[in-house]
Amino acid sequence: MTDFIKQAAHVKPSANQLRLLTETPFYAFIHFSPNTFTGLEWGTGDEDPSIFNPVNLDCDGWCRAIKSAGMKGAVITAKHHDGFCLWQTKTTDHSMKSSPYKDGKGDIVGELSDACRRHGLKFGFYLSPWDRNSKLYGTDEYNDFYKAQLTELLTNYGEIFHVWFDGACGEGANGKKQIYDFDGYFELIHKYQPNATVFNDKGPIRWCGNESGSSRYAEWSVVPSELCPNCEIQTSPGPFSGELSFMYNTDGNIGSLSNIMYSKGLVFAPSEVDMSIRPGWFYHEDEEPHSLDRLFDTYLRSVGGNTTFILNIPPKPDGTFDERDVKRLKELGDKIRESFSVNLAEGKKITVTPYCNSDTQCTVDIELEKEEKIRFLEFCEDIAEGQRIESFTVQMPKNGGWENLFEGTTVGAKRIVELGGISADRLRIFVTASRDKPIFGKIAVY
Ligand code: FUL
Repeated sequence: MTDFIKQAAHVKPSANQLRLLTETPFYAFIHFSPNTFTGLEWGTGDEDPSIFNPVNLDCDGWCRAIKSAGMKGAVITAKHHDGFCLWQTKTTDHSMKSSPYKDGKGDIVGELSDACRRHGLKFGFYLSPWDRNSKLYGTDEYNDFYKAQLTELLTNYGEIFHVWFDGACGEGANGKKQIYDFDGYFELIHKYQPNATVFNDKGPIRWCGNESGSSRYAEWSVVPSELCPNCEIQTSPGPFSGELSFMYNTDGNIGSLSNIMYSKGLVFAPSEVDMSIRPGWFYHEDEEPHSLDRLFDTYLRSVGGNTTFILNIPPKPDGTFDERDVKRLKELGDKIRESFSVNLAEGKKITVTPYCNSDTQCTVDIELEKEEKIRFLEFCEDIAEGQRIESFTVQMPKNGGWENLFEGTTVGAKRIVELGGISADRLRIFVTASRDKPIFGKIAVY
């Protein structure tokens, strides 16, 4: 058992997962399709392409708004479930070719990828496997058709940082369901865009399990291999292996000891929190953006809770972002910048001491030298080496002893703890359980 726990502590991210977690943890989603013009969330697939005409399309404006929130990339729905393609594809006429926009010569994927590069943002796309328009859907030929679409997107638009495979698998126009050839899709990505991360229900970047921006009490990136068949298994089976034949990505407990003991093996598959700035994924004029508090809180719990965060902003039918969303994005970016600008622990003494000679418990003392008002403690594990910390307590000195301010679980790529403006000249992180000796990355106080 102890060996197995040690092994779990050494399951490591791929270079692509590591890059996403540490360099690009916050990025934008853009849902744009005929739904934008019909008011639907799931198009039927028989929409007339002539309705898609974003006369004022402003991808530079999108990029400016995305950057103002501090996001580092953008992922657009190149095709949603309605099957309409936002690029010049050779695979179907249900696409920009049949739209009045730029007389059928428009290419939204191209316009956005160019704008992203001009603004220093990374670019990615969503290509819905579920296609309610294609007559081929539900047959083997559909997989070839889908792979041809994927190849066009992977080869004609420069570097792709993230490919988003929606797990939805409904019926097509002919009432048939499709068996998706995910292995074949993944192969194409590895061939043409080896540096891209892939979001799929079950990893390598996996769905957090809801669309409301919630993350778990404990977010583990090291999870049972049953959860991510597309990830590389890095351990031998758990001590009670075979008991766990499958897992749901919506389960509340993923990756804890009581869960991984039953696994056939372990893989590294971090979770991505996905949420829209408004109730719908597509634009609906009567909807308002979520409050700044809700968005900031989601940021703290996702980027600051060992997951990545993809935040959707739906363009309006004319191809611009709604002013209300632009304002909210800027407010969010300002709040993030203002909250994490002055690191009070910069250049200060930080001492890590094993607790009672234990390898897996330790204290981290942060001496601020003078009393400071503290809103956040931010700290990381060196996630390149794996995820280890199971639980910790944040403390401050009181009456010659220590007062507990916060009790937490996982840390991983980043943990942000809200401390509500307490005054202290010293903080202590007491790591109460870890799967192996903790290795810390940046430790900061704001
Ligand atoms: C879901 C889709 O059905 C929604 O329309 C949206 O695209 C969301 C991000 O994923 O599975």
